[in-house]
Amino acid sequence: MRKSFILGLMALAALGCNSVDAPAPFGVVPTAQQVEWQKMEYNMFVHFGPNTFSGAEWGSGRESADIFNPTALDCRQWVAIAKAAGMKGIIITGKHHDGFCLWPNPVSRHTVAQSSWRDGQGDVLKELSDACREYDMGFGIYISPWDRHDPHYGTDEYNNVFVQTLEHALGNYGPVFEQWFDGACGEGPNGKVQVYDWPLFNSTVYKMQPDAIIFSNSGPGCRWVGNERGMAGSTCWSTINVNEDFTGPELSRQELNEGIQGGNTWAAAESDVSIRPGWFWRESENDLVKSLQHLLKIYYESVGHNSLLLLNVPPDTRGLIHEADSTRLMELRAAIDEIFSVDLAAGAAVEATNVRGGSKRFSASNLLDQDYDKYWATDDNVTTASFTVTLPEERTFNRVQLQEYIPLGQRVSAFSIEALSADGAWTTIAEETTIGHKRIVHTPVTTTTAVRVNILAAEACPVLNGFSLFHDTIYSAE
Ligand code: FUL
Repeated sequence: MRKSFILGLMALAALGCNSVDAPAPFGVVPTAQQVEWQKMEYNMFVHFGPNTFSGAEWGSGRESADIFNPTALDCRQWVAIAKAAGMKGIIITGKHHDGFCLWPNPVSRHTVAQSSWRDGQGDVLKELSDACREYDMGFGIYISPWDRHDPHYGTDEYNNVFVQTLEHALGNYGPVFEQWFDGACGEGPNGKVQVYDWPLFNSTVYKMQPDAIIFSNSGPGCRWVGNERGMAGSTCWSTINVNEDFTGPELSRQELNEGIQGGNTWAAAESDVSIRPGWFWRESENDLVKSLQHLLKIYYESVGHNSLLLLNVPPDTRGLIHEADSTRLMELRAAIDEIFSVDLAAGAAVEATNVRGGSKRFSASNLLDQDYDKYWATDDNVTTASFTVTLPEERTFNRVQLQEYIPLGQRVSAFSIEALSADGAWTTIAEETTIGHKRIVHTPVTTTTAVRVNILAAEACPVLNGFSLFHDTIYSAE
């Protein structure tokens, strides 16, 4: 008797929890590594090399190795600043277009080993990767395929040299979360242009670092956002269309910026931008570090537009991040903390017009839950639906943050947001297109007791795992 009662209870519990299946993934979906990468949201780019000392943006490749001579290099200082700034990883220019390698690359004669810096014993990749490990930060490497120094450049042999370069850089410094391939392809020292063997380069990266995200104009891991201003499109799909071997077709700037709805490859946008006018440090630009307002705009248009922000902070000739840059980074961190510290949707009740199978597991209250893997979903045949957030009391906000559960694909292509007016009518305060991993919508300053989000169109049943309200009183350049 007792046994069958318990069995019955178990059967009921199973029915309640598991009778409704989770939505099937829609279209192409990110790998587990791509999801983790997207969650990083904000990383540091570091341009450092001969140009730091010559003032050039693109070195000629004819610079003496001795020009690279930081007087007080301290990679721990960079990493400590990046961490305090709220960043999760650092990507360094191991080799820029001038061909100079910041590590003793055995297949190059143009590296730190040929310089008099630290008697040719220095290794910036080692110092930086050690510091990243110490601070639990991701370590990534930019290696320019374009090489204005290597005598093989412009011949088939160069592709082999480049592969060995990759093997060395990726094989000696522990885990690499991102391999950054610059798209620039110019002439080498002999006036020839190289035909890059991208399939070979990509397979080498995966052989050495199976979990790495590969950045290039067309993936495979993530894509360039199409500008160097740090601005992703307000429509921003994480999918693009590329050939199976990622060799093309060349995407337009608009396609890079906005992605392609229903594209055949997951390659989310990465927005790279420098905190200064140039990519490399220059004394003359110490007072041209971007303003807090400008950086907040960049943050909203990258992180808030379903993109990762890769902010370049170039060390100076000492080998240290200059005070002008670190001060600004801390101001930005303080502003972000202040804006996003109070979620004004906390304590609200949420109700949706449709909940998948009527199951608690997919209820709209998951939108307010901080658990990443809990989400609101609708029935398979439902691609338009609304949820209403009733606040515990009247609250004032001007930012609405929405998140899609991207492990199941990006789905929403149109949505609107309404607020309840004092007279009981609903007023539209925003109309937008995509959401993706994170969408921070700017609205007029709104005081209300209820907010409604209408999913107006979606590729498949909507699956959202986050809704928040914030009041930003710092950013003024609307
Ligand atoms: C470009 C390069 O030419 C710039 O020097 C810089 O490295 C930027 C991030 O990518 O393609």
